[in-house]
Formats: sequence, structure tokens, C-alpha cells
Amino acid sequence: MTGNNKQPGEVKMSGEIATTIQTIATTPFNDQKPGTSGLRKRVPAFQQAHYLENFVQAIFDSISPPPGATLVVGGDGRYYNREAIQIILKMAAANGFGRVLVGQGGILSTPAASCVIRKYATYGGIILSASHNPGGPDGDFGIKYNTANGGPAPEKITEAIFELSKTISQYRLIDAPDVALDATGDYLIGNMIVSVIDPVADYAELMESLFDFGAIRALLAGGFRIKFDAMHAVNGPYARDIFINRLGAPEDSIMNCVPLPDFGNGHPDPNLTYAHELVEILYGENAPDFGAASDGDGDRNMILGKGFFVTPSDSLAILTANAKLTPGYSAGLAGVARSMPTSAAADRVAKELGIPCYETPTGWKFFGNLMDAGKVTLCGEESFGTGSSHIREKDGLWAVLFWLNIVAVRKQSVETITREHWAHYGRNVYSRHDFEAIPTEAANGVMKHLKDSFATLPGQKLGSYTVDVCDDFSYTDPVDGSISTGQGIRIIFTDGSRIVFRLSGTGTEGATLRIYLEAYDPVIANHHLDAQVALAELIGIAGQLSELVARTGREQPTVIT
Ligand code: G16
Repeated sequence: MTGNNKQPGEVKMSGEIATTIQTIATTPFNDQKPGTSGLRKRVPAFQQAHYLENFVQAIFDSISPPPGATLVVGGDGRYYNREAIQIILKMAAANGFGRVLVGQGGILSTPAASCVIRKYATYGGIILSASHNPGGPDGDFGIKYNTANGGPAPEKITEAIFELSKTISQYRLIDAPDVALDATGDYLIGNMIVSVIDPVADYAELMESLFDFGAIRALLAGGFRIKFDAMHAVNGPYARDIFINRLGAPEDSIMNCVPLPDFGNGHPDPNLTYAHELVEILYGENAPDFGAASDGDGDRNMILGKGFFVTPSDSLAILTANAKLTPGYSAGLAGVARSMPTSAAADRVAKELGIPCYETPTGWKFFGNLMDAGKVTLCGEESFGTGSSHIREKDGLWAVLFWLNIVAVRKQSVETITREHWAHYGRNVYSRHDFEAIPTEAANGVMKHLKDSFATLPGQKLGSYTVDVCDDFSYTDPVDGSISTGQGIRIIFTDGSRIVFRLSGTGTEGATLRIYLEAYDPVIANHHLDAQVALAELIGIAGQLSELVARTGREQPTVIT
């Protein structure tokens, strides 16, 4: 798939009768509050009569598109993607949109959707994904709205959508046959043009403009072996086009690259637990030099060297420190931003580079204002997300290409680059422990108990650590002054080590408690230590402070990253 997507040409009619706008009476659902990244629910919830329609109408009513506006629609190919797209197209036509750009087969990775929204200056876009959550008839589905800057809608819009969803009484949709999504071209539905576009071309060209594809091609031709795992999710076609077609990598450099509605029964989350197939290859005999994976919708990434894992926090710091080695960032960075629970490794690099480093709440949407205002170029999160102002979403393949560009220039292994980084800046030893699907009341009880201890904790000595301060993180956006409170409990020790407790905003079953652990170690002789070993004392303190076992019955985390 090459070349730019074209402006609309000959328009095919989607059917004979395609103009009747229907107004359908409905009643509100009380559970359509968007979380960290849009509305995510089990597929059967979305399949309820009127459920998706109500939410889509609430989006359209809250954004009031001008007549004739253009919208982007695409998803990660999971179960219910195609059905949802047909509903959204018919609703968009009835709500006055003039054109919708939809990815062929209904496919658009989240970063590609952001790229297309920006490139064609559209009014916004609807992305269908539950990201890294499993798919299939009993899996998860999700929907979110992105604004004209290509980024997730800010809280004031998601709150307006939620408010409208609570009072909705009708929605509009056009009576028309389904649009054929499998062939690129233009179709007419009512008065609206549906342009089915190549989902890969615009994104791949953007990547070629940022990174030295010639240098990466030479690296691969010289015998440097890579393995990219698309986890049967959306990035398969993108990886094939970029690694095989454009960079000349051998066919066995990619795996699981056909998107499947149920992700091959897997959990498309690129971490050491769920991407175990790739991990076993990179830690096995005759391992490739470089491994990477991305998630359901292609915005997360995991980077591996031969028998070596790079934490997302370290990855952000290393990309920041080496950005000048790539064509797209050779002029330097305006600044860098990280979410609060992400380690402070990037802060140390920013300090040395003399650029600002911002600490935001969890959620990519918080980076949008900083990038739009030109305050930051790179952003990253501990949750396997890294990206830059080239779009307004995190970007899995971008991170992989960034790393390959650095390796091609430095001619060193992933492990050597990381160890040299630690030797220079010290190591922010880091780990996250997730306790998934715990009863909501028990999780809330843990958080309340921790908050109740704020008054007595400062000054307390716990093992070799002394509590300095504790708070519930709140953030004032430096661009628009909006305030976000209750963003996670921080317990900060006098040596800068931290424990953070947060409830996930992306789960669909019970509550997921995340415990983030960080300790700074400047001593090179310690840098070989496994993070769980180096953090053992802090892990014990976290359990003790939260009364985790007594309150939840959980002894061990579900996932450690
Ligand atoms: C989303 C957000 C990220 C966030 C992650 C985890 O990612 O876009 O900013 O870090 O969820 O959020 P939580 O800790 O609340 O579960 P994705 O990849 O799921 O869209």
C-alpha cells in the first residue's frame, strides 16, 4: 500500500434509496461516562439496542459540527468494529457531515487516525478500540472522540458527552444500505461522501519523514535481526508495509501480523506477561538483536534487546537523550512530558538538556495542550506509551522506528545503549504491580485508608525509608488553567523514591489497583539488579501501608511490568 490518499473522485451510490433521515426515540443509559481513554465496555453492552447510537449522538450533539464537516472513522478491527462503523456512518450522514474518511476494512490504528485527522484538517474523528483489552464476542469494545488536533477529546468535551448521554431522548440515522468497506473509493450515503482510504499510506509516509529509513535499511541489510509482534492486532498491515516493503527486512522479522477480531484469543497488551511469545524468542537461543510489540490499536509499544527489557520510563528518557540523532528531531526538543506515575528518568535528561519537563495526570489527552502550545515535543507514560508532536496520540511503531534509528547511528545494542544511559544519569529503578478485577468497594477502601493516613505519614520511618510528603495528585494545565484532581496517591520518601497508588480508568470489570514503585540508584555496580529485587523493600512497604492483603485478599499482583 503506497501513495497518498486521493481527494474524492467518482462517487458510487451506496444504494437506491439513501436519503430518509429517521429520528429514533431512545432512553438514556446511566453508564456512559468516558474513562481514561473513551467509553470501554464489554461487547454485549455495546450490542444492546440504542447503546452505541446514544453515545454517538451525544458526541455529535456536544461537538455541534458545522454542516458539511469531515469526520475520520476507523478502528482496530476487533469484534463489532464493522457493525459499529456502519451505524456511525449512517448517523454521521443524518447529522450533517459532508464527508467521512474511513480506513479500508474499517481499519485505522489509533496513531494513523490521528495522522489522518491532522493531514486532511478534518473536524475530528471517532476511533473504535478498547486498546490492549481482549476482543471477541465476550471481549471489550470501545469508542472515543478525537478533536481536530488529532488528539483525544479533553475532559471538558468528554464530560459534556456524558452529561448529554444522561438525558438523551432521540438520535438520528439515515435509512441506507451498508457501505462496502473493503475497497478504497468514494461512496454516497444520503448527501454524505464516504471515502474509504488506504489506512497505511499516510502514516507510513509520515514515518519516512521523521526517521532515516536509509540508515535503518542498511542496519537490517547488515545482518541486524529484528522481530516485531503485532499480536494479531491493528499494526499488522502497518508493520508489513514499513518493515518488509519499505525497509527490506526479511519476512520472519514480523509475527502475528494478520489482524483478527479476537486477536487470536490473545490479550494484545505489549508487556512481559501478555507478549510472552515474543519475550520467549528474545530471551531464547539464537535470539534476534531487537524485539518489539504493539497493542490492539497500535499506540503502545514494548522494546526488547537480546535478553533485555527496556522499561517504558527508561525508553522515554533514552529517546529524549538521543533525539538529535534522528532527522525528525535533529533540531532539538522544545520540552518533554511524562505522566505522574512514570519514573523521573526523563526529568534527569531534560535537566541536562536544559529543556522543561512537565508532569501530567495519566491519560494521553493531558499532553495535547502542551504539544499544541509548542511546550513539549516528546511525551511518554509508564503504561507502554511514547510519542511526539508529530501526531496527538502515542505511537507504537514510531517508538520502534525511533529506537532502530538510534541503534543504526550508534551501532550499539539496545542493552549497551540502556546501560550507558544508566551509567551517565543513574538508574530510576521502576516497576508497576497491577491487581486486576478486585471488588470496587475493596479498592475504594484501600484508597480511602491511604488518604486517611496522610496526616500521620510524613516523617514516619519505614525500614530504610522516611516519608517526606504524601498527597493526592492534582494538576493545573499550564495552557488553559483547567484543574484535574484525584489523580493518584503519592507517597514520596526523603531520598526521592516513590510509591504511587491509582485506580485504573480503563478496566471494564471491578477495579484495577495499580501500585507504581520507583527508587533512584546512581551506583553502577547495582544496575544489573532485577527491578523486583532492587525494589523489594518498597514493595513490602506498599503492602503494609495499603493493608492490601487484608482489604482485598490479594497476595500477588495479576501483572507486573
Ligand atoms: C490509556 C491512556 C493512557 C493511560 C493508559 C492506562 O491507554 O491513553 O494515557 O496511561 O490508558 O490508563 P489507566 O492506568 O487508567 O488504566 P490505552 O493504550 O489504553 O488507550
